[in-house]
Amino acid sequence: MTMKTKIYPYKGPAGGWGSAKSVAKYLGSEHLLVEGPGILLKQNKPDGFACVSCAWAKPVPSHPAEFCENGAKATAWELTKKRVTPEFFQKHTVSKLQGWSDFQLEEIGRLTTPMRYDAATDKYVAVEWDEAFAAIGRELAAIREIDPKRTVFYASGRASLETSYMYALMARLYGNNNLPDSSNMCHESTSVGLKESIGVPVGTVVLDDFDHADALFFFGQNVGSNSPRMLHQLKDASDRGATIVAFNPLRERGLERFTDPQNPIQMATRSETPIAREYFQVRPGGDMAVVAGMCRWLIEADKIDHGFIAEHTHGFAEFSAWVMTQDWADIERESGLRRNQIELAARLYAEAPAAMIIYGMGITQHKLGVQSVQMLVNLALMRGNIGRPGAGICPVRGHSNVQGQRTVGIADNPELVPLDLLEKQYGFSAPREHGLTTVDTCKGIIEGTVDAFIGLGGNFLRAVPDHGQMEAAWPRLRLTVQVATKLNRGHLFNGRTSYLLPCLGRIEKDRQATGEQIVTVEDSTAVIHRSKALSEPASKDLLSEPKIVAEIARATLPFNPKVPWDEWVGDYGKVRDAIAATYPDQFFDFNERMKKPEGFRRPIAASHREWKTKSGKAQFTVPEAINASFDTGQDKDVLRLVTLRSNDQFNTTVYGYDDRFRGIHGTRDVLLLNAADMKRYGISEGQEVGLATVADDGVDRWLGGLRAVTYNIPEGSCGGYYPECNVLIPVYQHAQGSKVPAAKSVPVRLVL
Ligand SMILES: Nc1nc2c(c(=O)[nH]1)N[C@H]1C(S)=C(S)[C@@H](COP(=O)(O)OP(=O)(O)OC[C@H]3O[C@@H](n4cnc5c(=O)[nH]c(N)nc54)[C@H](O)[C@@H]3O)O[C@H]1N2
Ligand SMILES: Nc1nc2c(c(=O)[nH]1)N[C@H]1C(S)=C(S)[C@@H](COP(=O)(O)OP(=O)(O)OC[C@H]3O[C@@H](n4cnc5c(=O)[nH]c(N)nc54)[C@H](O)[C@@H]3O)O[C@H]1N2
Ligand SMILES: [Mo]
Repeated sequence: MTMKTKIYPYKGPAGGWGSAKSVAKYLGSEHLLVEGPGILLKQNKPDGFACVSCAWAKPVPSHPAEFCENGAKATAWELTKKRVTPEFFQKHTVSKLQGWSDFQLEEIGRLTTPMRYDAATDKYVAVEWDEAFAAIGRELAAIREIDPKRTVFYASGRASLETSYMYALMARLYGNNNLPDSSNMCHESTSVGLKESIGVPVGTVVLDDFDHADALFFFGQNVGSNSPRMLHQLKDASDRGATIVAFNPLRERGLERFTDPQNPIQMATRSETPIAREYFQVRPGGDMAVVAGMCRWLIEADKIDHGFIAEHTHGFAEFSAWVMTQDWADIERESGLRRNQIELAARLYAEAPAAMIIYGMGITQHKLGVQSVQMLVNLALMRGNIGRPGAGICPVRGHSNVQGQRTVGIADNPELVPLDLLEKQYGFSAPREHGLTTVDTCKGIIEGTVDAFIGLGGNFLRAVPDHGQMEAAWPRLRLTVQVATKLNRGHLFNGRTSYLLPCLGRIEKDRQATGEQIVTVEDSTAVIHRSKALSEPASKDLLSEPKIVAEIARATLPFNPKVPWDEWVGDYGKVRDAIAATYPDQFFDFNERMKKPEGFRRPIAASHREWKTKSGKAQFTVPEAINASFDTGQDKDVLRLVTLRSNDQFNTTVYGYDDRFRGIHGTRDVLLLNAADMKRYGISEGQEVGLATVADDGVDRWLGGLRAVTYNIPEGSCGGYYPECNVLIPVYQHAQGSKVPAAKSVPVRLVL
């Protein structure tokens, strides 16, 4: 980067003029200043399209402009006028492109033409769609003959419910449940933890609850960057006098204060709404200790809801006995907070008639990520804060349809899928064995037990841990197929046969036999919405995702008269009918109900205190420790590395080098360190440092060239950006029970 590097504290609020300027800048850089603003007004509207950024709920009636700075960036990024043509690939070998940054690769624009990797010239060359499908089908069928379990069907969380249903069915007809999706690196700790504790794998709140909550407790979720539309609900709650409390190792601006860019008065007067009343800088991995302390105070002060606990829960006696044996010295050490801070948090929690618990990756991406989720449930159950207005547990999902993909069958865990019904519907015998998760897939690729990888979107190779080992192993694959909108680093590592297939994005008009198609997605609150595209496709050669899935399936699988791939592609309404037949309780009258402007909510039993757990009650659980991280003893030279998202990225998509809220400009190669640690190691501001992972498997994991920045982060922790730091994460360091890579406390040593 030639851009000048600047690091200085950001004094502004989240939102506000900084956000307005940033939106204009992105529309300009993607040459969308003329049509961009009109398109943005349709974002997240009943007659418009569902934003391709995050999965936060869409209110009806909506705000005049129901988009945020980062949603606008995502839209501009997808609708860019820039194109990547076959001529581009003629000019650049794939090895050469490996030297480009994530930002440069995506910034060159939209993919336009199906491409095959030609190993002899080390270049991508244009192919006809038919030729690509025939070759992919041949390879997949040959591998299926050997062992269908050697193929993996990955999905990033964007593809619609319709595409996802077809994709999952294709994998099962092929003969496996190897259906990891991005959720396996994300909220799988939620899906496992909540299911066990409250009987549903998803959150229990709806948007209305924000109007009734007296307190909102945030654990490890960065609302200002990652779900900025939620700032509207938080601002309203704050204006109403609700108490907001945040736990986060970093002081994230969106949790501190907000100026609503859509509020002319707030903008003109430059006034701000304070968000969190109390902000506790917990140590990474220290949330279970916090909750243990809060629960201890609640029990001792007798602020628990005895009636609810007796009627609705199971396991309280064991849990409270465990809580009472946790001593304050341990709680303070592991949480990094003082007893009086934790007691204050507990008091604020107890004073709220209805409280909501909101969380994100700071909870799920730890060794004890599942148990951390369950500790938050324990906290909610203490005061009956589930299943009544203004209360509930709220995991904030990532990708715009990641929750929905699981709902319609993209799941490595076959227990989540009505296999018996599918068998009847399609006349086949469904695979019953547990499929590969993301981590299993990585291990399988390293060990050579996986032959083929199909990627429905995403940037798998860049999003997963252990880049060094993964990039080395990837070319040993027999077949790799990537369905994508933009070029990314994952496309630059190819199996022996390899295709890059460009598809329509969700904002682009998708015309099939019966006309323009509509698709559906599910948000974080389990509400299903329709999404209507409005922009012309980036290239006439693009196919829709359902079409690509159907063609791969037809080229691979023996003919099955019960699976009408062509009819489905011609009319997505028929896919919705099929979904309704497989999931009648949730999707009955799907085609009718999706017409409602507000969409419809799937039934979530725990939201009305029906507990579909083993005990038939909401379950208190006792964790095995109060530190969620990998225990590295008391060695002071081992730091916990938190991998972070900047305000200028969407996962591996890097929009630019401005992490405005954190005051970091022009670079992503930084290491955030506490002042005391800087001093202890004699590091000067801006000095180049490296990190080495603490692991005992004999693999060297190292990252250099990071500039040290003094930052307000707890002593003994440090922060760096994802995906650059993923090279440091050992693939086997993942959450127990969910296999989510432990990206929020990687044990590292400084290399000076
Ligand atoms: N603009 C934008 N929006 C996005 C995304 C994006 O990359 N960019 N990604 C999307 C996706 S897929 C997802 S999953 C979500 C992710 O959204 P978030 O869940 O917010 O994920 P992160 O930004 O990775 O981390 C969240 C916060 O956890 C804090 N944290 C780290 N460790 C701990 C800990 O041990 N305890 C506590 N209490 N906090 C901790 C970090 O400081 C950070 O503020 O956002 C989605 N939305
Ligand atoms: N260290 C560390 N690692 C992490 C995380 C972390 O916090 N720290 N977070 C994890 C999380 S929460 C997640 S969700 C994963 C994300 O993992 P992925 O979902 O695999 O990655 P993305 O970066 O979202 O994928 C971006 C690519 O998707 C493609 N794409 C965009 N839109 C479309 C579309 O409409 N259709 C198709 N077919 N392709 C499209 C584009 O080619 C783009 O390059 O990363 C995980 N990895
Ligand atoms: Mo995610």
